[in-house]
Amino acid sequence: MTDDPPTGQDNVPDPEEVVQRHERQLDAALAEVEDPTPSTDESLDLELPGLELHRRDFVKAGAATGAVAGLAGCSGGLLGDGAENGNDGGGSANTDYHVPPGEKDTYYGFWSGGHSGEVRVVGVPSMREIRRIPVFQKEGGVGYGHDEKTKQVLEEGGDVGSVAGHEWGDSHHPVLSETDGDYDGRWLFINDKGSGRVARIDLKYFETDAITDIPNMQACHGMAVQSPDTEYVYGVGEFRVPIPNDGTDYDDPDDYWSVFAALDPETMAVEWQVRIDGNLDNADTGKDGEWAFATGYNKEHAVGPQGMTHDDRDFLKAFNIPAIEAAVEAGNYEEVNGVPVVDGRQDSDLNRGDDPVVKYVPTPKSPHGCDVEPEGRYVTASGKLSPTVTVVDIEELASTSDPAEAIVGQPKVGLGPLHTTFDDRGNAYTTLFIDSQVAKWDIEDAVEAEKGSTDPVTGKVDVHYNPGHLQAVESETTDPAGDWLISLNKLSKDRFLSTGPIHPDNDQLIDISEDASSSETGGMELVADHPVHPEPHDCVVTHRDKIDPNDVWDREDYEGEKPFVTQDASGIERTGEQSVEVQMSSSRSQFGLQEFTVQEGDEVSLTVTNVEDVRDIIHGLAIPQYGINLAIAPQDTRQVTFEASESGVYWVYCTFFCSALHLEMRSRMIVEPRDG
Ligand code: K7E
Ligand code: CUA
Repeated sequence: MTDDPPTGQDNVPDPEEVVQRHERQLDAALAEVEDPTPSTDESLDLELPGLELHRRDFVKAGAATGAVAGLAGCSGGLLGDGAENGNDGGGSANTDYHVPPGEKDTYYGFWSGGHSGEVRVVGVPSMREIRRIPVFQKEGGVGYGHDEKTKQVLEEGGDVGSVAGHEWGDSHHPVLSETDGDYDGRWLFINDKGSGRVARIDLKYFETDAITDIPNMQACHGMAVQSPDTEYVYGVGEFRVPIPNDGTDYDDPDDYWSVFAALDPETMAVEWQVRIDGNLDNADTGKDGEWAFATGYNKEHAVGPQGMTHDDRDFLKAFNIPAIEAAVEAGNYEEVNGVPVVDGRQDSDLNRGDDPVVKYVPTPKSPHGCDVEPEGRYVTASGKLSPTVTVVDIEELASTSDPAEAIVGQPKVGLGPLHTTFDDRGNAYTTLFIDSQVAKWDIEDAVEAEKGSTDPVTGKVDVHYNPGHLQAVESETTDPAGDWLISLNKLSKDRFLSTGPIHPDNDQLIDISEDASSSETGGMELVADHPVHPEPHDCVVTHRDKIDPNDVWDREDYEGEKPFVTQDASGIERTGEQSVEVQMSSSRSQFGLQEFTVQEGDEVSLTVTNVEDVRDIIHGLAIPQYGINLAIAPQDTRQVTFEASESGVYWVYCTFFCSALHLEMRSRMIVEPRDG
């Protein structure tokens, strides 16, 4: 790879001078701290128990960018305004969530974007949003859905525009592929609750490379990959619908279906489905490849909230993967819309013998979150409408004929428990939607204690407000990191400057590195607020060492599918009476063709290669009047076809500010009137 170019970047300040300037700023700031009387700045009038300020600390805290501002900016973290946050802290000074300019985060976080249909990449602990990855709909910034390849990804995921739900998506649960119970950095999968879809993001390029529209499913809500190795990706159907849903038999809710679907992660094809009673909600898998779990509500088969919450019980469903595979193998299924559907309803023949395909574990009504702890011993179902979390022993569940017997704990954690996550020290953390808190509890204590006991709860911290998911770092692996936790709060109310009636959500960062049984929070310390665009539901966080993206494209990855067009190879060729192929390179600061001429009515196939191999030099190619908007990363080729329907002159321009001559980087498309 060549070095970064001088173009537009040779205006770098002399490092010596920068250091001297910082030293001067530092001296001024230290003088003020040593003698606070002349200061009018409240934030400098600090009481910092046990914290001595040294020059070194200033430098460490990034004070070099302006010591006074740096200190003020850090005071929230240094002081941790305990009273207001309802957080009496664990006594630790949590400064290391501040990632100074030029330094990188320790963790990659992948956030779902809810009905924005995207995935966001967030650095943890700084909580800086690094990029957005469009998934379920077109996006201009990176030209997603504008070039042939990504258009095809969207089209394969359903006829765009033919069904209203396919014009956008509702992404909830990002999950990372795993090998040996650890994130392997290959793929990220994400569900679409708006439709029955699952998408895959290739983490070599951070681009969506496949979407599957799952048959027989109207809302894919829960999402999980088989652990310890991602042999299956599970999409979990929430809404029950008639199958086929063509209007023939629409008013018998007892005959509506929801299914649990298994996809092959490589081909993204649906391998099999299991039809169940009630619906499904959230999902997770055991750590030995044998079990998958999903919570659910509405065992009543109702169509309104009253009916859905009529009974006191619902079920956690446990899917016996080898038994399901055996049923498929033996032909014990009904093929519906090309997919083998195994009958996993309670009264199914396949659930009668010793090795049922689905076990129904009775829980208090409408459990929501479904989370397996790192050792793979227990699966938890968070109560939602019950103040408890139900703890199920997976081994016991496998051997018992009465699934209720496998419930080994039911701690009372607080009001509205939605989701649970884990550290590496045997602690579980559960969001309390109604109480606006995160409760920390000890898993083994919960198994020891009486059901309904509050004793296993070791602390609670206030969050702002109404948390949905929460996620501790590397929590879905067999070896979580146990240092940070993020609470994804639905409401922010008064936490930020008002932006009118639509408020952001609030993702809060909580330090969980210490257990402090004497403190009200159990050692949890809330350290940062982070406003987010609607509406993340969940996130997954991995150590940065497990993700290894490319800086430029590998040409081999598209060889045979698309050409690599050099400047010399740039040209135009007529391929038919009304069709032309235009091929050109792009580089700083020119397109391979200064101009090209086509005939009115021609179908123009345009192929553009970015021949640069310098990272972060991206070129765009836009012909706004024809809706063309390509983004071409170094060494990549993108294609688009359109009809040059109206004669005239059209400027073709580069959309990424790539060099000092970026504005001049243009080509000219001339559309000649068709003669005769
Ligand atoms: Cu609780 Cu879709 Cu996981 Cu939202 S779900 S919060
Ligand atoms: Cu290329 Cu701007």
